[in-house]
Amino acid sequence: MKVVVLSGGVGGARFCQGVVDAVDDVTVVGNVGDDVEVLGLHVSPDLDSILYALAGMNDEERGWGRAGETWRVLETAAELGGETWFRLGDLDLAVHLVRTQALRDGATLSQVTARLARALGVRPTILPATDDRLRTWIATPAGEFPFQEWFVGRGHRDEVDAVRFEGGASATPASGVLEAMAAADLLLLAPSNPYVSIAPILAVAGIRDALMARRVPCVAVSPLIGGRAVKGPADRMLARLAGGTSPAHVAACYSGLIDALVVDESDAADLDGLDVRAIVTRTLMVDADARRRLAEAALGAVPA
Ligand code: FO1
Repeated sequence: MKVVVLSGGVGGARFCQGVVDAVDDVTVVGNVGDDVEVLGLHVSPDLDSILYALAGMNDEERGWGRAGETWRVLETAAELGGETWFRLGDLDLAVHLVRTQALRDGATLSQVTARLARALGVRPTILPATDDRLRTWIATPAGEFPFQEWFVGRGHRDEVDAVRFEGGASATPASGVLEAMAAADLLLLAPSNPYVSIAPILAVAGIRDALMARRVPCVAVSPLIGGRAVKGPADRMLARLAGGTSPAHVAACYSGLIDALVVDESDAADLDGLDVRAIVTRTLMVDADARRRLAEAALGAVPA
């Protein structure tokens, strides 16, 4: 079976591990709206979360970055008065250095990502949603901020009034994205924040159009458990921007784009207004078995 997963954030990356454990042919399309320039380096946090998770190198506890990380460069940069609000570990820095140099030499983000995946021994295809510049901006009562300034710099403390994707209107899908979607037997939206992880991918019109025109099932996995986010601001954003945190509110973020929503058992009593099929299972990805079981529940949407 060929599967394409649209993924952002740490939950998305963990889900991708489960999908890759369950099926052979997986293409992951990653969010790039979170990308940020730090200390002169191009950082692609969501692509890196996917790379590290699929390489088995991710820090399970922290969620982002690499296991066994050290911080000597960051500490030294701090002593020199360099910017340290966005923490780049010593091992992680190597990826940003290699990526930044390749981009400056004229490579596309998808070419660099493929090169990094090969070097890290990652077999599934990982594609950025677009090779064009696309950046997420968050409008709050305190002003509008680039995504990472709001998320990391301000600890996502501000309520969100709106989300905007700079460059979204003109961005085209990265090479290989539409081909993978056209060849897929199943399209999956990972249990990622709908507003800041999946929406930037869908802001690329070619990707949204391909989802609208799909001839195979598309299944989203809700990032909420009992109406609450496992981590991060998804529940607060849904409450404020969609008017609630039920499965119907999550599905409304993907109106016309999905055929089923995977929801946690703790939300099974709250399916009022849900206009797509519910697949009820345990969605907390505590370990590799749980990740694989969740992926298999979503894969069950394809008739055998
Ligand atoms: N998240 C934080 O909360 N604080 C950080 O300092 C931080 C640094 C960082 C460096 C590289 C990287 O790949 C991810 C990093 N993240 C950090 C996570 C990142 O901000 C978020 O997980 C995603 O952008 C949300 O999807």
